[in-house]
Amino acid sequence: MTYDSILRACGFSETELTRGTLSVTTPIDGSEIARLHQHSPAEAETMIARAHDAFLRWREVPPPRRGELVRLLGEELRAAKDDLGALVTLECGKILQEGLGEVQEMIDICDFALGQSRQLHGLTIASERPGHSMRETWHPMGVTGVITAFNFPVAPWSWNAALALVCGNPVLWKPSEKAPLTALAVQKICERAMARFGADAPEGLTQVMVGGRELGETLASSRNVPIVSATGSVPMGRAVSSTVAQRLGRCILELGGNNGAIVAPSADLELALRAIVFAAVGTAGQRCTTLRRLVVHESIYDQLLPRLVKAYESLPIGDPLEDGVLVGPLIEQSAVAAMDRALEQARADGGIIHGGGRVHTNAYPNAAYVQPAIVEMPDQTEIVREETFAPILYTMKYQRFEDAIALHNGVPQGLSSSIFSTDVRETEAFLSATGSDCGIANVNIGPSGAEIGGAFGGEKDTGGGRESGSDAWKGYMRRQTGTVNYSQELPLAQGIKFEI
Ligand code: UN1
Repeated sequence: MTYDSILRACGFSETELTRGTLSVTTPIDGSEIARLHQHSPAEAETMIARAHDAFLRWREVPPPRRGELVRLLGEELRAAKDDLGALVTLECGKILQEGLGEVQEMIDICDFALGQSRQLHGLTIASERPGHSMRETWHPMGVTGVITAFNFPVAPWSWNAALALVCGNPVLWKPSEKAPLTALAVQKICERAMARFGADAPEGLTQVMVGGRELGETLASSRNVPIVSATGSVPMGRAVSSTVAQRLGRCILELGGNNGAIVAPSADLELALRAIVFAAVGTAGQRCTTLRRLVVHESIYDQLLPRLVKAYESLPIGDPLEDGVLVGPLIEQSAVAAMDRALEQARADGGIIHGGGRVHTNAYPNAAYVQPAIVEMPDQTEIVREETFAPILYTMKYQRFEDAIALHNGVPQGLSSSIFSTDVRETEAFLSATGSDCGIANVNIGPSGAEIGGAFGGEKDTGGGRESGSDAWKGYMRRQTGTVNYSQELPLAQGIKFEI
């Protein structure tokens, strides 16, 4: 598979790939694969206006018919899975299996949203007044701005977009400037679905704005974008949400994670080992759900640690398009520098480091391949409490279960978590109100790799948003409480007398 053949298979023309100033490189070898046109803030405003016009038409289309568009999108994604999956690998460096997995998440959420399109249910509510009825109705909300990160360049868009579309909202997408090609490829797929759907799909229903931070700011400050859903770093989330808050708009935030796993004495260590390695080094440690902290009971620590270190030593690291490779490159050189800095700090804090450092420097001088690291920490120091977007797994020991929970929850982030234990008292305690404080809590699986059927997101610095399954659709609609008086009297609520 050449880079060029992947780009062509995704429908890119030579002119499209060479006409602009935004240089897009592949982390596989650091070479430039495109120079894209960047949108100016003025162009972004025009796109917002177009999306708003689309909203005025799309909200009139019945929800199950809107679902039909998402069904067609799912069909087109199925047909494009191999090509788009390879483009995800080319643009963000995750291994092909994970690129394909990301597209599968898109297909899955389309199926989910199709069913949801017939279930945008409200309640009927008992009125306290005679001859009155009350009901709750969910209405389309308006343009949904979606800001996504480089590490999951397409799936998070789809969790938002598939639901937003069936809920009656156009979607305006600002992808990471490090991963605009995958977004443009998805837009082409949307256009194929819309062409098959017909005239009910207004122009501007889905759009992609290519460029940097200023476009995110344009989205965040526009009153014509009532919902902004943002995935990315905590500082980005703070900036977006404070701008959106100024106009009292709605944010759905999915920010950093610093996900932990507790390994209890009763754990199935064979299973735990496999789960830990996938969760810690998958996507080269660049998932927001990556396992970053391992809290191991002192009685099994010396059994688990050497086996983990050994598994790390034999990890196949290399070109993510190649079969058998499990760890691809980091997104860019600055990520290696951040990893090195974190390891240095951990060492200064008393950590014992296994692994780390750049590899394949001769074969790929302009890429950022690293050896994943395990760091045995005496304590949960400040650096452990930070999210470093690289494959570093900090390990710590515990004696008492309560201490393990406290250590686990003792970080600013609250996305995902897990426990490896076969003791039902421990596993239930972990899932209870006094257990994990995260949005996602797993038993005997790692913290990453969530299915789309559940609500995805987390608490504290993770931002509190929920996307994808369960009732996350409500985040894309406005709730209206309607009261109807079908009597000839005018009784007032709360029994108030007001005679004129
Ligand atoms: C992300 O890293 O931004 O649970 C999302 C997972 C994936 C999603 C990760 N389903 O690991």
